[in-house]
Amino acid sequence: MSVTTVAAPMADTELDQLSIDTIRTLSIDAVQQAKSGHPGTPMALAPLVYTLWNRVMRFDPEDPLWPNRDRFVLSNGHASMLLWSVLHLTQTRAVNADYERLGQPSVSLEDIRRFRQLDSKAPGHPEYHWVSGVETTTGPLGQGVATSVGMAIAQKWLADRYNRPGFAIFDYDIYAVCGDGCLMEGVGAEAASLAGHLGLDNLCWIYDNNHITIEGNTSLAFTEDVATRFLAYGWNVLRVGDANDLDRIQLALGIFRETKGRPTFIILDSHIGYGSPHKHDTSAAHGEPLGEDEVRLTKRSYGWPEDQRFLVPDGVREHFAAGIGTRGAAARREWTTLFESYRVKYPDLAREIEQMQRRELPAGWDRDLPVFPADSKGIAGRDASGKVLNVLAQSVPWVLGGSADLGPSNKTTLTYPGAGSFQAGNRGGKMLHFGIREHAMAAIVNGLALSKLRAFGATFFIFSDYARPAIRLSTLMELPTIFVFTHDAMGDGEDGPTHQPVEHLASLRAIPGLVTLRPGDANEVVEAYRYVMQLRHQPAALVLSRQPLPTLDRRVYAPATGVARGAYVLADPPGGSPEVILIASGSELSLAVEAHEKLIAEGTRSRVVSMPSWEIFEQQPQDYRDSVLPPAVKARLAIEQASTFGWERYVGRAGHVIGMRTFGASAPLKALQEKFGFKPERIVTSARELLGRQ
Ligand SMILES: Cc1ncc(C[n+]2csc(CCOP(=O)(O)OP(=O)(O)O)c2C)c(N)n1
Ligand SMILES: [Mg+2]
Repeated sequence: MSVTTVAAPMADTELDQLSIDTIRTLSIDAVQQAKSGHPGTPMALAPLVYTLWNRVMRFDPEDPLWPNRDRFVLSNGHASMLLWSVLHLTQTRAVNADYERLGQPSVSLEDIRRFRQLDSKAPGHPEYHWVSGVETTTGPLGQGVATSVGMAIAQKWLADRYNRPGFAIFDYDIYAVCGDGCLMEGVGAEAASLAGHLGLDNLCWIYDNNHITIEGNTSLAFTEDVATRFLAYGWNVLRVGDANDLDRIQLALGIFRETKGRPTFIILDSHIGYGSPHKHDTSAAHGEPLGEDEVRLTKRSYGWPEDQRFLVPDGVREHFAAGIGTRGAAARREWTTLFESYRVKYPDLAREIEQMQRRELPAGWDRDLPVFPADSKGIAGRDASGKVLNVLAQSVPWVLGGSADLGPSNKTTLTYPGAGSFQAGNRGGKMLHFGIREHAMAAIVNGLALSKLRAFGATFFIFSDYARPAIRLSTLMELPTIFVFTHDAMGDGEDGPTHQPVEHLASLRAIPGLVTLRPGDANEVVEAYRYVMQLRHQPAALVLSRQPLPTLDRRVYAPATGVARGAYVLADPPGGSPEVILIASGSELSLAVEAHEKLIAEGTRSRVVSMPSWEIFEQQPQDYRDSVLPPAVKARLAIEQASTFGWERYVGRAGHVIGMRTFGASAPLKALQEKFGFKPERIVTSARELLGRQ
């Protein structure tokens, strides 16, 4: 007679602990195997992430793009193994760039074994677009929390526009986990201040209060009262004194969900490297493998088989399936049914939501874009931009944005009736007021774009430096964000060199994938926006003049639609075949045109190439590029009121650049143009010199 022994079913608390220790040991093993990474924080935060995902979050692992899912942001991105473990254990599915579900796991156990290796879906830091289920790229501390504020603004705006009685189409929450670093960084403070002001009660930050950063204890450099700071920002501040207390964590998250009118900040007291006998509570647990011996000792302390690596015990995946899997699937099913009846009742709104999710544009979106008549006095780039933005914000319902307190100068103010300001009491407002917080603004714009809104953020071009880390992430994430930078050069003369960009164009052009556009007249501004609006996976920076620029007569010169090719032949000598090429962007375009007319009059065969965007031009086929800049024509002159850095690639060794080699100065624009040589006469002289004529 054979006896079948049946193991007693495991109690839920045992499964909870087993799941948590699985996250811990997967993290430990992956870092040990990679010989690099950050084990200590995943060891400490496994209970938090477990509780949040398996007990609270509304997320269906079957469809990580379900629009009403709760968002999870790991702002302390170095703890990425938390995310890889939980995406693996919940069996989250992969999706592709066309938003199709692929059926395969987002993160496989093999990926985790190959943590931090080439092509692994478990890279060093969370990477949006690379791993399904990652809501935003993190790693530069502070970016994640700041981006989460954009996500929270987006949810409020979406709910206001699309929810109807009985139809809570958008009612999701945003959770962001952060460490000491995120709270030391200025961008975190900027974003927290704005979130408090806006009363974003759909936003919950959980602060890993472990008193440890890389150099040691936070007593070295971070001793402020964080709780009081967040109270002062207007947040609801809670404290969970033991990071291993699942019920307390769950309770705090429950209080968050019930809190109205303000965001929630949960201070979670934790121990980095929890369970490691020698590294617990030390910075040694932060950013290096525990070491083989310590791994064993740590596993022993968890009651884990010491020699097993990458172990996922029986019952753990099932436990996640029974928790988040079941809850998430039910939530998505309910939502899908709800959306079907919503579509019947509100077909237009449903269509908008679907278009927005696919990053498409509504029919006729560009019908009302202005056409500017020729005008020698002209209009400033920023003014033309303002007119365009006011059209776009009306023709594309989900276009919204604002400025870092420079709306009246950037001309980004939305002036049409009903545009409104987004505030706690007006969630449908299309105008965002970021305050003087450029860095948070750019991160928030990223959060809005991650939520599928078409968002813009504006400031003076000089202060793009203050936003640069988030612009870089925008590009890394392939988000269609729009950055509007006005006062593009020395046009604000009297403000002086602190306000005059020099190296900024070169620095933006150096970011791989970012589209930089510096249009040369009002119609080029329109065409620049037309191009940018059609981007689905690339951010753009529009660099616009403060001062009026002549609106070129397009019956005489080539149409501004050439902007869509990055650079185009604006003017040519009669019959073509130029001997010298003048290349210009922005405010220097009309100077080049003036010089060209003089050169033609004296019998010099000059061509003017308008080059608003290097990046777009580089994407054109070689024959087009050669037709604009014929290789045989070596006499080339670039004119741009910015650093000359990089122009060699277009003017060649035989060419010349009229640009900036120093900072500017404080004086009226005319005096500066004189001093720095941005005059048609200077262009004419340089062109003659290039041709060896006096
Ligand atoms: C903007 C930025 N500066 C510096 C770093 C390098 N860095 C990574 S983690 C870290 C320490 C973070 O401390 P904390 O946030 O407390 O994380 P913990 O060690 O507690 O997990 C630093 C300085 C970074 N990733 N981003
Ligand atoms: Mg810390």
